[in-house]
Amino acid sequence: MTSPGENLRINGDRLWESLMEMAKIGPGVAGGNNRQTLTDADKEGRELFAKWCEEAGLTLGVDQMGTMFARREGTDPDALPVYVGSHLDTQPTGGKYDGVLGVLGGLEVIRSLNDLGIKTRHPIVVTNWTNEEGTRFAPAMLASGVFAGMHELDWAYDRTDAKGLRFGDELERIGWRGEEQVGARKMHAFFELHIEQGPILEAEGKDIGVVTHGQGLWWLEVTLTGKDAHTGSTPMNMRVNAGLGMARVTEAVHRIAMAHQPNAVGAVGQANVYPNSRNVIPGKAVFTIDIRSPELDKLTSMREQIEAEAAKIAEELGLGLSIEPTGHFDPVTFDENCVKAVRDAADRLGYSHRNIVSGAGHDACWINRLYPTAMVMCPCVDGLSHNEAEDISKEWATAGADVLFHAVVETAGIVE
Ligand code: HGY
Ligand code: MN
Ligand code: MN
Repeated sequence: MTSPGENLRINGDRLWESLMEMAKIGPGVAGGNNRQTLTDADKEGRELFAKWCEEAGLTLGVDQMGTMFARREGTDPDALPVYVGSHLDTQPTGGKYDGVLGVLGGLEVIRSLNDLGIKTRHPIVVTNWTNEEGTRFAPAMLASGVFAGMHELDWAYDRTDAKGLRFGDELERIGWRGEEQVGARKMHAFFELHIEQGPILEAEGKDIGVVTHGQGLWWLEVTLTGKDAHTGSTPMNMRVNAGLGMARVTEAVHRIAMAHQPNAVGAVGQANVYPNSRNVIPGKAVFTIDIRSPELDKLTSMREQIEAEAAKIAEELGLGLSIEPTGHFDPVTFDENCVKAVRDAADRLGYSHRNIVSGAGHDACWINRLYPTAMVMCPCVDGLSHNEAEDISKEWATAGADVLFHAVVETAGIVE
């Protein structure tokens, strides 16, 4: 296949302008974004992306999970498209680049092909996956999970947020429930550009992360039930304190993750105690454990040890215990040929690079189960993400999108 010449590059200024434009939608309180899935801000972001796709001459399709597919025709209409994309939804205290760089980087590939008048054999489809973050509606990567056959559509529609609103109703409300059957689209390959969300690339002075693998993950929702009682007049030996149980399980998660080093992580990020009153001993605690490792045996061992220790803690404190998995995928190995296309592109373009394992989950992790998939990563400042201070440089964004451009165009096949 003809490779794009090393001088073929995307327009970094235009990419950066689009990133800054999108960042104005669903602003956070500290310079980042709060554009949570299926909110009015998400609706507004989708409309802006759709406008840009139309301006780029793309044909937009939307499936029953609201995922957006913007297609540029190839010379061979029967050839399966090369898909490229990520997600526009953010965390409540999210950054401007997590997910967004991958969607707008994909759009920049199209814009650059249009500028250069390049035709490809395979069509190219830029994709915005619904609800990658899983923060408002668990689990993460929900739409790509339905697409990959990991979740049923109706189960996804019944997911509820903290206010009890249903995913399916909210998707209807913002007017982005499409008609396409989820998963009906077939792919030649899928590429995702994403910020690293970790410190390695910046620390090593590398421009590009060639993502060979992705960590496996468990989200375990724990419910501890004790007894509401007065924090003042209840003797210590008569308390059935769900909040104390949550604290002990949280500490155990950290200790068990540390006992599985290297390459294991664990934390509790979402926690609620009830009735959450200053002078009431919590009779109930509901919290989610997030554990990950690139090694399946470590992931399994951590889950087993945490569940055993949670049972012991509950028994010692006289608490009821339930543990419900609310998110899971095994460690991922990305497609060798697609990974090579990314590595060769970085070499051709003269960007420094290193192989890297993705610490975060991505839509690519699910799509990799169906079609040849790979990811391109760029550094982020101090490795910080899921924080409004998330930051990257225009140079890093441009390098990542250049590599994405070359990998996608080479895979789609340039037609002279
Ligand atoms: O949780 C994750 O790894 C992703 O950011 N949704
Ligand atoms: Mn992301
Ligand atoms: Mn994220």
